[in-house]
Amino acid sequence: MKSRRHFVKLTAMSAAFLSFNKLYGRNNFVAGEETKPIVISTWKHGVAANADAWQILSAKGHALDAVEKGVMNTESDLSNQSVGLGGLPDRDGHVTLDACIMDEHGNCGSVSFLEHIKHPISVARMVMEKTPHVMLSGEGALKFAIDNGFPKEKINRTPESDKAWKEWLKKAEYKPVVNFENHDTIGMIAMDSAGNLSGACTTSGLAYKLHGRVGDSPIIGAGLFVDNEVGAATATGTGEEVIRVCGSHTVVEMMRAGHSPEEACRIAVERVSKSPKAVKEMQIGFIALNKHGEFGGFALQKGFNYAVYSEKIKNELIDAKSFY
Ligand code: SD4
Repeated sequence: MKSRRHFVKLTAMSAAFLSFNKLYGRNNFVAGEETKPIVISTWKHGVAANADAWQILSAKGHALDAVEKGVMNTESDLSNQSVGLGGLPDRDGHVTLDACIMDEHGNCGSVSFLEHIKHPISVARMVMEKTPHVMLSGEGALKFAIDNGFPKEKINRTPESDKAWKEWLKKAEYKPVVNFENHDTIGMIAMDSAGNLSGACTTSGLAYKLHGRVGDSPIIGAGLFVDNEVGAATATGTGEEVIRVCGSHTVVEMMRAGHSPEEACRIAVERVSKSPKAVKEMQIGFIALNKHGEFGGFALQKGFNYAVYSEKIKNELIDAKSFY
């Protein structure tokens, strides 16, 4: 009798758990469950990046080192046309890079409109650690990098991005492309074994942008935000719209107000959808992680995914829900 009651109770609990998962998605853990260390990052290229970050996190390393190492993986991949020197150029043929990084103390550093540097994220970290400033841009950022020992890379466009740019020049038509090649900017956030959060975000920005254009990715509060008491968030997609709603900061504030990471991302996406400039073809995606190790993501359009690596979730790619 006892075992039958036990069975009925277990079945009811499983059913409740399953319907909870159906409602809120498998990526929402039961509140209060601690999951650390953990790292999450945007798009398919996040899988390889997470694996590098995990080497540091699993050895009880610092989340800041993990996110830097993680996104360096993507920056190094010249076949990636949306991050690093392999990225598609602006309209004038320049590959200009944006990146930022933030730690658990609220320290942050950023570079924008930077050319010829393989690892903008490491320059951003150096801005954070060695200067009284948060952001360096363009020629000044390049000089700072070179003065601090970063090699000036000779390549500007890779043969592939050169070919794509020359093809684009034939019509020189500018419109945002949703989920270009199904990968984009890498934004990564992590919590280490000590429970501290850090984040990093790096991109070559929108393809064929105006020369000098800077998106959300190097802007603290837009492309990335970390508050060690609450959680962290990062963004991908049409940066102008992310900037207009201070996207990542909004997501963190929504988590502070008690929303789950996925719900917080959904609220920020909804705000974007109300922008007078938002067009149906745009893609915006947010991912977020809170202090309990709960995570989530949400996007404007279908097709956005993010990678999650923890002890339990061994680097899985998860499809985010979307507004449209
Ligand atoms: C930007 N948010 O420069 C970046 C690029 C991106 O989808 O993520 N594009 O606006």
